[in-house]
Amino acid sequence: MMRQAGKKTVRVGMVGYRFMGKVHSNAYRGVPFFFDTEVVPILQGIAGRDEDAVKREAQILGFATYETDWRRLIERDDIDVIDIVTPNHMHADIAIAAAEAGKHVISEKPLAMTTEQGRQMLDAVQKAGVVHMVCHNYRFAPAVQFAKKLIEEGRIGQIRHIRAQYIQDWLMDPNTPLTWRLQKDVTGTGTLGDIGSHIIDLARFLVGEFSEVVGMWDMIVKQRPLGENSTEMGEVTVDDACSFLARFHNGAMGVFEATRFAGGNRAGNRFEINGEKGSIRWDLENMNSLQVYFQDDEPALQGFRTIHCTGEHHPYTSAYWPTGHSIGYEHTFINLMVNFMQGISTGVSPSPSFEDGLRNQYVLEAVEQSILSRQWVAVQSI
Ligand code: 4PW
Repeated sequence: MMRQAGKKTVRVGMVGYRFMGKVHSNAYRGVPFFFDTEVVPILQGIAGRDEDAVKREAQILGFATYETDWRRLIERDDIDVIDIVTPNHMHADIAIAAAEAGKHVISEKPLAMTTEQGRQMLDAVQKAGVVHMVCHNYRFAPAVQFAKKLIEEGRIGQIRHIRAQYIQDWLMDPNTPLTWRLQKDVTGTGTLGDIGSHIIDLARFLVGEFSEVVGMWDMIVKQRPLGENSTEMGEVTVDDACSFLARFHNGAMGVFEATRFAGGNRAGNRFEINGEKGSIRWDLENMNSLQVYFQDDEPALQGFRTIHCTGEHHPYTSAYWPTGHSIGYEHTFINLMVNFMQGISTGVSPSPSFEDGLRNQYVLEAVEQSILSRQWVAVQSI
C-alpha cells in the first residue's frame, strides 16, 4: 500500500478487459469520486494476450501500464491487488498465483469451475492472509440492501418462501454466434453458473443457507455459428435454461429459474420473499424500487407499497445524488468496490468473499448433481 495526498492507495492489476473489465475500471474510478474511503484504488496495470488490444484498452480504461502475460502482472512489485475479469476457466490459476505472491484478490463470478477449484482458491487466499472478494454485485443495489435491513429488523418475520429469477433473452436467435459462455470447458455451466449464481447469492444474502435442491435444465439450441456470418457451426455444451427447487436450513422454500430464452426479458433479475408478517419484491429492471407488504397494515390499506430507495434513509444512495435521483447498474459495482477497499483497509475480507463464492459453488454443484441423478441432493457445507 502507498500513500498519496494523505490517502493510502492500492495499485490494481486487472487481468482481462472486456465487459467486466470496463465495469470494474469504472467502479474503481467511482470510489474516490463518491466515497471517502481510507484506501483508494489506482489503475496501475492491465493484462491481455493481444498486445494491440490491451494497449488500446489500457488507454481507454485508464490503466498506466499493460502486460501481455498475466503472470508478469502478478510478479510486479508495484501491484497490490489482482482483479480477475477473465472467462471462468482462468479464475483459479490466476487467483492462486496472485495469493501466493501476496496480492489481494477480487474475482468475477462464479468463483470457479468446480467446488474443488473453489476450495483450492479459498485455501490459497486464507493461507496467504490476503483480502478476497467475489463479484456478486446485485446485493449492493441500495434497494436490495434495504430489503436485507427490513429482514434483519424482523419486519417480515420468519421467511417462508423465496422465488427468484434471472431470465434473459439474448440467445433466442439461433444465429447468435457461439461464445465462451456456451462452452463447458471455459465456463463450467451455462445459465446455472452465469446468472443462476447471482440469484443463489441473493438468496444466501437475504434468506440463509441452502439445505437441499432438485433441478432440471435444457439445451435449447445445440449448435451455433462460430462467428458473425460464419457458416461453420460449433457445439453448445452447457445449459440454455435451468430451474430448481430448494429447501433452506431455516425451513424456507425456494423456486429458482435462469434462462436466456425468456423473450422480452432483457435482464429479468427479480425476487419475491414472503415471510409470516409480510413480503418483499425487487426487480433489476426497476432497481431503485422495493415493493413491500406488511400483514399488520390496516386491512383496507393492505397491499404492496413501492418505496423508491433513493434517499438519505437508504443504504449507499446519499453518496451519489440528492434524494429522488436514480442510480444504475454500474453503481452496484462502485458500492461493491467500496466494500473491497474497506476490507483492504481493515484486513477483513468483505462479503461476498471467496468463502461465499465456495458456498455458492456447492449449491451449483448440488443442482447439477440433482439434474444428472434426477434426485434431491443435499448442499455440502464448508
Ligand atoms: O454476471 C452476469 C453476466 O455473466 C451479468 O450480471 C449479466 O448476465 C450480464 O451478463 C451476464
